[in-house]
Amino acid sequence: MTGNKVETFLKSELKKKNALLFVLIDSEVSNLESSSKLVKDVEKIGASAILVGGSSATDQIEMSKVVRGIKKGIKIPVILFPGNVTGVVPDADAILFSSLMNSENPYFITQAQALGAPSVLKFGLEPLPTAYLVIGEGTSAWFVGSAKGIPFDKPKIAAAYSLAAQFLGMRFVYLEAGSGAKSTVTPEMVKTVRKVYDGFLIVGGGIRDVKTATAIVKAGADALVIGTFLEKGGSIKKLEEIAKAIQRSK
Ligand code: 1GP
Repeated sequence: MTGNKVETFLKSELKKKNALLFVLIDSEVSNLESSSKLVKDVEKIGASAILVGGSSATDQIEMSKVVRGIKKGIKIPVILFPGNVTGVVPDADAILFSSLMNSENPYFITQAQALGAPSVLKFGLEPLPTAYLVIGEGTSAWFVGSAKGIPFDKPKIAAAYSLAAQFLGMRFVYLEAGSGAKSTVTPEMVKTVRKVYDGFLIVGGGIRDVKTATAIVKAGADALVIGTFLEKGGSIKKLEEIAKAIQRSK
């Protein structure tokens, strides 16, 4: 896909469904064989995109294999979710071109982006300009990204960052509690961000049941990212229940 096809696709999905499900594949955890089958099942139950990456996925060769392999079997877009420049690989449709805005290390705010941008262009990846905000502490994303985690009970801080992201022209905000997080981003925080942020709002980290997913979507999320639930053997049937619930629950 070239131009802004993926962004247009996601927006058209959002007209049909109240909220979208994105499934995260960590190429470091899942091998190609299991991932290829998984993404087909995930597409069948109505997921709108596959994200590949994560803060600890650093093996570019493996990631590249996984991206190429899974793309063959599905129509929904494959979107890179890089934790570093090593997360930029060919053959995906798009990339969450993210700035970890609340990092204490400028490398994760602008430098990795500068180092990765030429490859994004070379590989023809559609950049989705994303403010990546790490909420809470103690997760890999928080540690690796040197994030000054926004406290779960400070929704106004998340809203201020999201508003800044909007003023900076970022069309996506990702509120990240971290992979396998014990607590998810609160509906209160999502609601507070939603009030000021007009763009595409992604929420992820620790989501594994219908009740939590529904509450986050009702608060205003446009897409939920789920990864660990499947990595830990969660069933496709249960994921389908989550997908169905969020697609109709706004
Ligand atoms: C992590 O937000 C994603 O970067 C997904 O989180 O793995 O906890 O589902 P989980």
